[in-house]
Amino acid sequence: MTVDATKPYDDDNIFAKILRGEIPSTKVYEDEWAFAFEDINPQAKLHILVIPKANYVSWDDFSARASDSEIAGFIRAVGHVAREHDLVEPGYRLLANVGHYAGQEVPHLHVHLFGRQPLGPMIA
Ligand code: DGP
Repeated sequence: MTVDATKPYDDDNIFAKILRGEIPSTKVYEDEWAFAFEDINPQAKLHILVIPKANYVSWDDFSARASDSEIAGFIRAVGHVAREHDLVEPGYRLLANVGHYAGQEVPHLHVHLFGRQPLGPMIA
């Protein structure tokens, strides 16, 4: 089922449980602002999800409510993960689905990071 991105945050969503350590994940990075882990159903040779530590339903929620420090910290963390994995050259893709039309399935903001292969015009 896809996410209504206008709904309040649900503390029981799967990424909240991953952040609390209640269900396992393959962590690739963590700092004050962000947590990054491998996607359970990879759509590319490298498929990482980067999520903020604080509770935001979607990119829309995050961009509206997060502090400048949270936004800067999160965006820097995404860039750090890409550099740490040597992705800058030949390149990588970032994607954040918001709501029904985009097919967002988990109601905690996540940025998909795809790499290690040519990605074509889009990954749907
Ligand atoms: P989206 O459609 O943008 O909401 O993408 C959700 C992604 O989350 C999808 O690529 C699969 C991934 N995912 C769902 N459940 C889990 C889980 O329990 N663990 C991990 N590592 N990834 C998950």
